[in-house]
Amino acid sequence: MKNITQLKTKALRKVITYGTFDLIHMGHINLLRRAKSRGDYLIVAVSTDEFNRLKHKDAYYSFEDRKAILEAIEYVDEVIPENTWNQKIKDVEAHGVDIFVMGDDWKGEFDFLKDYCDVVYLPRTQGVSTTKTREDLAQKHG
Ligand code: C2G
Repeated sequence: MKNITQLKTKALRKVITYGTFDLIHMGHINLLRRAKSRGDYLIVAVSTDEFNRLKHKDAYYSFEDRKAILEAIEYVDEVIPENTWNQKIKDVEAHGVDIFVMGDDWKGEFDFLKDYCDVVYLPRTQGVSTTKTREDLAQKHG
């Protein structure tokens, strides 16, 4: 017979994902929804403007705006900064993360995390990207 404490304490399954998340679109929303569905609490590590420069990405929205937009999304429970490529192990340990999730354009790139948590790569949403959004708008509005 489990005592009442055991019955009440369901371990919180924590999920983490990383990205720039600029000009939020359905590809991002589909990723965030599926990531959250694998646990109870979703942390998003959003790339800082400085880190984006390392990724050769020039986000339209600032880090502060991209962070605030993510915090407004119902699937997201916490947003932290992504400053470097090599903070993932520290993040997983510091936040007690159980599962790491990324789109499958990153398949295999983060398998080293399997020593620390589950690693899941999810199919990307076809036909949508921040780059496509920017190109379409430039074409339409010149
Ligand atoms: N994504 C997706 N479908 C799309 C576009 C993006 O599933 N059509 C996913 C990506 O696979 C990624 C997440 O949405 O998991 C965020 O995408 P980006 O903002 O482009 O992130 P990226 O620049 O790939 O940064 O350390 C990891 C990097 O910070 C990842």
